[in-house]
Amino acid sequence: MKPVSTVSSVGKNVRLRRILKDGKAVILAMDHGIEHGPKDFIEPHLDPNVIIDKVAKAGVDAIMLPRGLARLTWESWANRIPLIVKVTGKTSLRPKERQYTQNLIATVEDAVALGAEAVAATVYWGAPEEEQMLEQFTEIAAACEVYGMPLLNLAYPRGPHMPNQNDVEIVRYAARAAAEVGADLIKTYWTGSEETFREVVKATPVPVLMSGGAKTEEPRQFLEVTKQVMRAGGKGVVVGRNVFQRENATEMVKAIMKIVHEDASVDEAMKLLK
Ligand code: FBP
Repeated sequence: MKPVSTVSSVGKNVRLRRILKDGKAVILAMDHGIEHGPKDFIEPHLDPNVIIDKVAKAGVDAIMLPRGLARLTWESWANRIPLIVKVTGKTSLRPKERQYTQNLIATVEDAVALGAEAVAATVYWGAPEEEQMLEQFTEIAAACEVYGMPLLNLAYPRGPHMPNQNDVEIVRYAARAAAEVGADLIKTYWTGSEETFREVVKATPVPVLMSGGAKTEEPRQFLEVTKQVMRAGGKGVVVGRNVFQRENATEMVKAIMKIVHEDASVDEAMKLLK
């Protein structure tokens, strides 16, 4: 029997194809102004329009922004980069013990109103406040079904009792759980090796992208991790600091794209940074 497409599933697929044109993607994450504060941005990139323009020139596949930033920068990304609206967030100003949760900071309707191609929401899997984030995620997923809006889960295992959030067993559990609650795409932690990341990819039927992490000392180190992610079956990276904390952000995105989309070697990609 031919599978029946619902109107909503068509909408999700149409939007997903605008982001993952060849099934893979390099996405710029820029929600750090709320999550970490302005200290995360080097001087020329404190103006979000500057960095958006730089990554647009590199042809980045999508950009993930909170609602307010998307509104303020729309002339920089519109018709140039597909938008993903991050609908949950928190600040690092909170007391440490209250940092294991994410609050709703936008709705799926806001994302529709902004012309977005997807929404993103974090769950700190295993956190004491997982219950609240799960209910929140379920409501977001339900709204995404109504609007045909793809949903990216920032699947971050985290909690005061969790000594190693990059442990493969914990990361693959989070990646699997994300799929089980309705994520269409997953952004999760690097587990330290190609072999272990392959276990993460295998554990979930949903495309897995690696979450960038803190800026590596040398660009090459980040490119090497990206190469291993792709070899492990990952579908790309969602990267923030490793791009916007470097002056040559355009070239850095081009180098990452070369590995993700053209299966280039790290040496080949490095030539774009020379
Ligand atoms: P990076 O590539 O800079 O790590 O960005 C990915 C990201 O998930 C952001 O979307 C988010 O603001 C930040 O990392 C979360 O950082 P933390 O691990 O400190 O919560």
